[in-house]
Amino acid sequence: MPGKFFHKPGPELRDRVPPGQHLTNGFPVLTYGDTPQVSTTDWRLKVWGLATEVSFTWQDVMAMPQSEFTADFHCVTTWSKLDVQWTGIKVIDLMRQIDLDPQAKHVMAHCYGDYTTNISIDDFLREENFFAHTLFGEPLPADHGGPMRLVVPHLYAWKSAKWINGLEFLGQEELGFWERNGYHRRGEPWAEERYSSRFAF
Ligand SMILES: Nc1nc2c(c(=O)[nH]1)N[C@H]1C(S)=C(S)[C@@H](COP(=O)(O)O)O[C@H]1N2
Ligand SMILES: [Mo]
Repeated sequence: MPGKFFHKPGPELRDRVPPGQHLTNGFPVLTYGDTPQVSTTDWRLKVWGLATEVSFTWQDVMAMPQSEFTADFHCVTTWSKLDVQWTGIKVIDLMRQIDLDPQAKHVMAHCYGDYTTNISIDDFLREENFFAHTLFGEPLPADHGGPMRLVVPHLYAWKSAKWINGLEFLGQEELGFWERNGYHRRGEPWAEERYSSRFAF
């Protein structure tokens, strides 16, 4: 049922919209709980676990190579937004400054407000993943995860952790907030990895 805000993709966009998803022109805010208010002065990105511990400040991260990204955004609640424009730091560029233990096979993204989400190292260390501080040319608004969020375009958007403040490298998979509460451990939209089979939906 095509509506004003959510519509079925036409033929020209069908190969960009995963099964079961509808397009939205707006950019809905999807947050569990309150929106943390974090200034760039206070913001930190801490690294621990199977990596040498380090804490990056805002200045540290802004001194890293900056890149522009255009990425599609797929929320498991069935809306997709195409061509979102971001500016930020590639995960692989930031990772050049991290001394990673080869035993690290997964990462838990931690956030202000205590949200977590788990990502395998293979899904994390991809060219197209990034930390974003700018959305459509403006500082990333707090409700969309400002001052800094992770964006992992090839997985459902719950993996794109808003208000990111930590990367915990792990030898084995642990589950993050939604993954413990019924979402799929990986969340690949083209395979419709929406929910965990441990839960009956
Ligand atoms: N810290 C944090 N990150 C989060 C969430 C959240 O509740 N807290 N929600 C996730 C979900 S389910 C989605 S769809 C996207 C939504 O991003 P948006 O609010 O910018 O649209 O953020 C993801 N990252
Ligand atoms: Mo979502």
